[in-house]
Amino acid sequence: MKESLYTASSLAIVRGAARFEGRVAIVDRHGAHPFGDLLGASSRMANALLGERPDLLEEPVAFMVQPGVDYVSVLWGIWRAGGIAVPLCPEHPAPELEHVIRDSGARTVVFDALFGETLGPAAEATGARLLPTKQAKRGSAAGRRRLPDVEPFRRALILYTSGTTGRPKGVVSTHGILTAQIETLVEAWGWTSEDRILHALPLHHTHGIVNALLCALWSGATCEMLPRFDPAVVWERLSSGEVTLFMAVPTIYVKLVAEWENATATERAALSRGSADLRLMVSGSAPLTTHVFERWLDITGHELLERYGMTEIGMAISNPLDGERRPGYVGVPLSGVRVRLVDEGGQRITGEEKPGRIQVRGPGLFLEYWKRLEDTRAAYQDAWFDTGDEAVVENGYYRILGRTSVDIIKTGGYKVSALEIENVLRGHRAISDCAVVGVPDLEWGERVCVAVVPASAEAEQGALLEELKAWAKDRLASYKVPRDLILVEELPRNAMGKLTKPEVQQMFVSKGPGDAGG
Ligand code: MLC
Ligand code: AMP
Repeated sequence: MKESLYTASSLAIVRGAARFEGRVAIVDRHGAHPFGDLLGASSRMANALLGERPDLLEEPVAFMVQPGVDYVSVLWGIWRAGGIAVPLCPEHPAPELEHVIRDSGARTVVFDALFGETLGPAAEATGARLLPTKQAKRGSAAGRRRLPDVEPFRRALILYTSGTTGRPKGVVSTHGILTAQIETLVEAWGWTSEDRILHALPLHHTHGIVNALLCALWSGATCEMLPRFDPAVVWERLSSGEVTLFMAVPTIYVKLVAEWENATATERAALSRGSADLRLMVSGSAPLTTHVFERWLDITGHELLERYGMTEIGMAISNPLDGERRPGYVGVPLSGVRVRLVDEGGQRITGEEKPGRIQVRGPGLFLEYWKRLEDTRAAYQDAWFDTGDEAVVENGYYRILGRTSVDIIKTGGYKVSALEIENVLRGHRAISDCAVVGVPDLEWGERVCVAVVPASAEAEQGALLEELKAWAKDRLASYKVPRDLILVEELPRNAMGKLTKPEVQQMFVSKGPGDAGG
C-alpha cells in the first residue's frame, strides 16, 4: 500500500528515487532530507494540487519556493499530479512575474510565505490562486489517491528565456526531453550516488535546475542547496572536504577568485588545499576566459570543465571528464547530440577552421515555445535548431566565437534582450530614444549599457542613470538594469537609417567602466 501511494510512479526520476530511499537527497538550511522524505512530501503535494481531480492534465502550475527540500517537493508534486512546472524567480519585480504567470496561464502559484508580498501584485493582476507551500505539504482533505500515470511525452517544465524580440518566451520540455538531457550529462560527467554537489545557482534556469539539481537527484547523489550565492560560504563549503562537484557561471568563478585574493595567506592555503579534493568543477552559460581558467588552476589545482548549452537544447558540447580540457574551447558534442555549423545561407560547413552558426539535433531539444507556434518553427532549419551562436572547430574542439545578434546580451550568465530593455526604458518620460548594448566586462562577461537621446536638453548623465536604474528595477529583473549610460544627441545609424549598435558599444569601450559622468 505504502509502495503504491508514495513511491510507485510513472516518472523515471521519481521511480528512481525509490532505489535511494534512505540516502540523503537534499541538504538545506533545515538539515539533511532523504529521498524517502521527498517521495512522501511530493506525493502529498500532488494530492493537494489535485484536490478532487484525477490528473492536472498538463495544467501549468507556477511556484516560488526557496532553494531546498520544499523546492524539490513542489517540483515533483506538480509533476506527479500531471502538471507543468513553471519556476518563478523570487528576485523578479512584479511585471516580470506577472508576465510569466500570465503567459504560462498558470492558475495556481505555490509559494513560500515569505514571498507573499513579492507575489501579491502579480497574483492579483492575473487572478492566480496562491497556495502556501506549508498548506500544500499537508496534502489534500480528500485524502491520498493513486497519482496519475505521466508518460514521457507529456509536458513537464516551462522555463522563461529572453529572445531577440519581445518579452521572454516559455521554453517547454517534456519529461522525456529532460530525461534525455539528464542521462547525457550523468554519463558524460560520471555522476554516481557517492557525489555531493554544492548548489548556488538560481532555480529558474536550466543550469541550476537540470545540470545541477536534477542530475544529482537522478543519480541518487546529494544536492547541498545554498539559499543564494555568497562567495565566503561557497569557499567554506568547497574546502570542507565534503563536496565532490561544483557547477557555476564564469562570473561566479571571477567572484571566487576575488574572494580568495582578499584572504590572508593562511586562509588562502586552507581554501586551496580543501578545494583540491573535489572530483569535478564545471563552468558554463557564458564564455570562460583563459585568464580565469588559469587563475582557477593556480588556486585550486582544477582544470575547469567548460561546456556549452542553451535552455532550448540542454547541454550540447563539452570538454571531456577524462582527457584534454582545452582553455578557450568548449570541447566536442556530447553523446547523442548532433552538432553542425552552417554558413549565412544555411549551408553546412565541412572541414575545420571555417566559422559558422551552431545548429543542434537530438532527443534533448525542447518541444516548443509555449503557445508560439511561429517562433518555434522559425527556430529550426529542417530538424536542426539554430542556436544563433557562432563557433569554429580547431583541432577537433569547438571554440565559441559569439552571438550573431547584437541584441542578445549575456551578463552574469543571464541572457537578456536589448530590445526588451529598450522597450521598457522608452516608457520613461526623460527618454526620447535609446539603444541598449552589451559591453565586454571582466566580471560580468558583458555589462548592460544604454545610450540615451534625452527628451530634454537639461538632462544630466549621472542623475539620469540613477533615476533610470531605480525606475527600471521596478519593472525588470535586476540583471537587465543598465549599469552605465551615455547621453547622445542622436543614435548612430547607417545609410539605410539602421541603428549601428557596434558603434554604440564602441562609445562605452572608449569611455571605460565607471560612473556615468565621464
Ligand atoms: C548584479 N549586479 C550586477 C549584475 N547583477 N552588476 C552588473 N551586471 C550584472 N549582471 C550588481 C547588483 O546590482 C549589486 O550591486 C551587486 O552586483 C550584487 O548583486 P547580487 O544580485 O547580490 O549579485 P550576486 O548574487 O553576486 O549575483 C551574481 C551571480 C548571479 C553571478 C551569482 O548573476 C547568478 O546567479 N548568475 C547565474 C545565472 C544563471 O544561472 N544562468 C544560467 C542560464 S541557463 P550593488 O551596487 O547593489 O551592490 C544557460 C544555459 C547554459 O545559460 O548553458 O547553462
Ligand atoms: P540561455 O538562453 O540562457 O540558455 O543561454 C544560452 C546561451 O548561453 C547560448 O546560446 C550561448 O550564447 C551562451 N553560452 C552557454 N554556454 C557557453 C559557453 N561555454 N561559452 C560561451 N557561451 C555560452
